[in-house]
Amino acid sequence: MSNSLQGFDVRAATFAADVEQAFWVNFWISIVLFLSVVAPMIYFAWKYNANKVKNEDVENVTHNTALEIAWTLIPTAMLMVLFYYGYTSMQVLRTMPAESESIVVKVEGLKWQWRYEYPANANGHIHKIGGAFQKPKIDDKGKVIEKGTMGITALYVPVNTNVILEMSAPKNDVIHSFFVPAFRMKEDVVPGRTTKQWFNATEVGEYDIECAEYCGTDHSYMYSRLVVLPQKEYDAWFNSAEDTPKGNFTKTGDALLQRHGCTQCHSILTDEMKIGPSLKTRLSKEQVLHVIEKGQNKLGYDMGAMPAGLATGTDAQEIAAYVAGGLKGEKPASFAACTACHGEDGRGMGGLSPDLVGYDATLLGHVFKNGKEGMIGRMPAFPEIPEDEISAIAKYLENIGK
Ligand code: HEC
Ligand code: HEC
Ligand SMILES: [Cu+2]
Repeated sequence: MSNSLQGFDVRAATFAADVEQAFWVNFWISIVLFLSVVAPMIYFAWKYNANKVKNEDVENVTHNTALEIAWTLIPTAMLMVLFYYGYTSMQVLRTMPAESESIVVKVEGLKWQWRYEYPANANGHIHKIGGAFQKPKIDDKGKVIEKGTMGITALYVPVNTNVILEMSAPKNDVIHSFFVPAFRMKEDVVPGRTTKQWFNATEVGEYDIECAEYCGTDHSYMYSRLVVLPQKEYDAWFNSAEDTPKGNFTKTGDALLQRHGCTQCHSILTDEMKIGPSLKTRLSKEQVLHVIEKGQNKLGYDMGAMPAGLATGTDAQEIAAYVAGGLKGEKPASFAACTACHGEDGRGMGGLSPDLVGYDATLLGHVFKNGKEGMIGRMPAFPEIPEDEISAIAKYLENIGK
C-alpha cells in the first residue's frame, strides 16, 4: 500500500474506458476553448498597446456578422460534443443493473474506515467485514518504521459480475466518497442517505479504494482494498464463514513475483542486473544482437525457430537499437526483415512469435513452460504457475515498462 493514487494505469471495470474518454474529450476541448479566448486576448493586448497605437488610429468596428456567427456556433458545437460524452458516460454509471442479476453489498463509510456487509450465504452466514487501515508507524524524523496494513478491510467481488453497492454513512458522521481509481468510479457516501453505485470488474486483481471527500484527521488513511477474484474462488469464500479468502489474498503481480522467487534473480523496478536481466525493460541491445546473429529456438512457439543472420553489420546494429528502445522513434528500413514474423509493431502477431516490446502473457507462458537459456544465463522453468497468475504478472510487468 502506497500513499499515491494507485490504479490509473489499469482500466479494470467495464465502463472505465468510457469515463476516461469523456475525461480526455473534456480536457482537450477545454484547452482549445481556453486558448481561443486567452491567446487572442494576449495578442491584442500586445498589438494595441497604448504606447504603440493611438485611439484615433483605430477603426471603429461595430460588428462583423460572419465572425460573430462563427464564434457562437463553433463553441456551441464543441460544448455539445462535451455534453454528449459527459452525458452518455454518466448514463452508464447511473443505470443500475437488475438486482436479481447482481451482488448487492452494503457499504458503510465512517470516520475513518470502510465496512462491507454481504447478503446471507447458503449457510445463512452474513459476512460483515471491513475496518480501519492500520496506519504506518513513523519515528520523530518522519521515517516509516513499520508499513501500514490493510488487515481484513477488503471488499471481495467476483470478476465479470455486476456488483451494486448500497452505500451510507452513520447519521452523526460526515460525507465520504467511495473512489476506485482503477475503475474510474466515484460516488458520495452521505450520512442518513443511501447512494448507489454499480460496477462490473473485468480484471482479476487488487485495487485501492480511497476516500475522495475530505473528512477529517485521518481522511488520508481511509483506505480499503477491492479484491477481484475468479468466480470459483469467490464462491468458495462467500459460502464459507471465513473473513478472507484463504491463501488468496495477494494476487497482484508484485506479490506473485515475490512469492515465486522471481525477485531473487530479477530486479523489477530498477535496471540492476542480478542473475537474470532486469524485468523493467524487455530486451537489451546486446540480447537482440545476439539473437539476430545466432538465431534462437528455445521458447517453443508454434512458429518454430528464429533463423540466424537475418541482418548483419550496421543493419543489425540499427535494428537492435530500435528494438531495445521499445520500438520507439524512427523505424529503420531494415526492420522490415523482422515484421513478417513479429508484426509491424513487434508485438508478436497475436501470440505467433515473441512480443519484442513487452512481457505479454503468451511470452511469459512460453518462458515459464520452457525456461530460458540465452546470452545471459539459464532461467529455470516454472511449469506450475497457473494462467491467471501469468496474466497478473504480465499486466504488472507491462505497466512498469511504461
Ligand atoms: C521467420 C520468422 C522470424 C523472423 C523473420 C524474425 N523472427 Fe525473431 N523470432 C521468431 C521466433 C519464432 C522466435 C522465438 C524463438 C524461440 O523459440 O526461442 C523469435 C525470437 C526472437 C527474439 C528473442 C525473444 C526472446 O525474448 O527470447 C528476438 C530478440 C527476435 N526474435 C528478434 C528478431 C529481429 C530483430 C528480427 C529481424 C531481424 C527477427 N526477430 C526476425 C521468428 C522470427
Ligand atoms: C534462478 C534464477 C531465476 C529465477 C528464479 C527466475 N529467473 Fe527469469 N531469467 C533468469 C535468467 C538467467 C534469464 C535470462 C535468460 C537469457 O539469457 O535470455 C531469465 C529470463 C527471464 C525472462 C526473459 C527476459 C527477456 O526479456 O528475454 C523473463 C520474462 C523472466 N526471466 C521472468 C521470470 C519470472 C516471472 C520469474 C519468476 C516466476 C523468473 N523469471 C524467475 C533467471 C531466473
Ligand atoms: Cu472519508
